[in-house]
Amino acid sequence: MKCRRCKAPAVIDVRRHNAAFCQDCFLHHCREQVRRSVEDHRMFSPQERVLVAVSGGKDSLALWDLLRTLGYQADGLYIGLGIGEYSDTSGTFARDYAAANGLTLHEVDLRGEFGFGVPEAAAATRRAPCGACGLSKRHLFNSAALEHGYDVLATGHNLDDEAAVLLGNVLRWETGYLGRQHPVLPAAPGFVRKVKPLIRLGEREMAAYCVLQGIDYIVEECPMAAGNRHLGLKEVLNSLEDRSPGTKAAFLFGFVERGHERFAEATESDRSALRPCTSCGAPTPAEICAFCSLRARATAPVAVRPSR
Ligand code: Q46
Ligand code: ZN
Repeated sequence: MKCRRCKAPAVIDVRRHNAAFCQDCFLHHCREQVRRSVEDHRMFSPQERVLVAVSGGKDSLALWDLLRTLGYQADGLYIGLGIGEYSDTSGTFARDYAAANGLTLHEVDLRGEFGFGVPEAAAATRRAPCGACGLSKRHLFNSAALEHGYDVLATGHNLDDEAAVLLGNVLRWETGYLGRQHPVLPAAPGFVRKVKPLIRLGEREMAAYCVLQGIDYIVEECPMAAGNRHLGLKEVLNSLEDRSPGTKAAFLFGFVERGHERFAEATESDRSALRPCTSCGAPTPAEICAFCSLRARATAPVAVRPSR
């Protein structure tokens, strides 16, 4: 196997591109994919301040590294989700990367600042933890970006993540979610702009990027991921991709280019009907936002039944 760019011995193949790369050319390939996503979708300019949502995993650390290498002003935000040892370890990877590169990492601790972690939220809602976790992360990412005056929030969702979410949304015809699924979600009153610069890179490419670039990241999966339905959707997509490389990218990019706008209008009118949460001020269709009502449920004292 030879590198497509320089003909040196290759270290990785990318079947979707029908190409193999040596180490330097692979790192260049990753940078190019991110540069293209940022420029094609006008995610942000070099003058804007980007806040990267950093989990300590491969995608978010690679994203932070790639944006800095491309010359963007990118700081990090780590949210401690209170998931036992997993959260302790992932936080260490995020802090170590920031310290080794002299970067600013903001931190929010869910339990320390709001009195509950993801396990308590999951118990209170009696649903799979990822729902309460995702809701909390979206709320805290947005409020931290606004509080610290960032122009844009970048998340490490990659091609595999986005294709799996798209498949889930299509299977259930979740038109509201389809309207919001785009590499750029523009800013609105109370909402910072949100972007996904890794949509042109797959999970395997992100792991390879970290290894070749010498970035240490948490390899263990989140112990609360078991009920996450996207794992099954990823397996389905991987078997389609095995038979026909390029399927995932065609599915996702076809939607972004030709499908998304058909669903986007309904989303915009949804957003204009919001008002401030009476508890925290975040935009919400109800009196209290979903995060504040989750917090109320997760921190409510457990009722003890009197024994007979
Ligand atoms: S951290 Fe949270 Fe993920 Fe763990 S509980 Fe689910 S959503 S799997 S990215
Ligand atoms: Zn609120």
